[in-house]
Amino acid sequence: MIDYSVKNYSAEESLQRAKDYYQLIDQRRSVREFSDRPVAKEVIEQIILTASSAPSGAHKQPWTFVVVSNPEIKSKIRAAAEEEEHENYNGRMSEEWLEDLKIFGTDEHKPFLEIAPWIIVVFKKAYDLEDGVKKKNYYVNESVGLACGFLLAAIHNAGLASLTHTPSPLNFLQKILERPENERPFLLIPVGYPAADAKVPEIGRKGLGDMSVWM
Ligand code: IYR
Repeated sequence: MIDYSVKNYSAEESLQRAKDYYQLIDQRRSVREFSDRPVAKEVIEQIILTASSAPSGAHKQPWTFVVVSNPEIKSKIRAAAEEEEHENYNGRMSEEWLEDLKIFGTDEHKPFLEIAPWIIVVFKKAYDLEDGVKKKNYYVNESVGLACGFLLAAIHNAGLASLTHTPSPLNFLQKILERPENERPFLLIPVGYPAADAKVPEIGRKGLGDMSVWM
């Protein structure tokens, strides 16, 4: 064991910091219109390091972030995603689901997959492979979900926009990105600056009374 030491804030400082962080994070929105303005690799590296600092089951860090900027690979991803989404929007999604999505104006067309300078594809690892030997990971979905939360917060903090895109099923990513058998695609996240004229739907967020219970 080693000492755990972080700054010891006063009660006032803690409240102010909690408020400031909420103000920052509350401005994050899922964005579907990206600028093609380049984003330096170094920025993305810091964001990935932040994501990988998330807690994980037995500290196995059961994730791989595949970070794509190559236009040919982005085009392949777009084509395959749009193929799946065509099926989703034309039969696989229920009427209720399509109705719930109306305010977001989504459809099967995903131009952002080629426009955004980066696509981060997060893979989860059910087990690690060390010299052909399987090493179990734990709470994999929880761990990778936490890492994705850290990732989105870090992206927003850098002034960038993201979309948690879900072209289900995601298995085409395994093939295109040539990932090994122990990795499964978890989330597909385009990252970049928002388009100058980007619009987002007008939505509210639940208040404390609607989403928390205190005892
Ligand atoms: N995967 C589709 C549909 C979709 C599903 C949910 I849940 C959303 O919040 C938004 C979209 C798509 O990305 O268009």
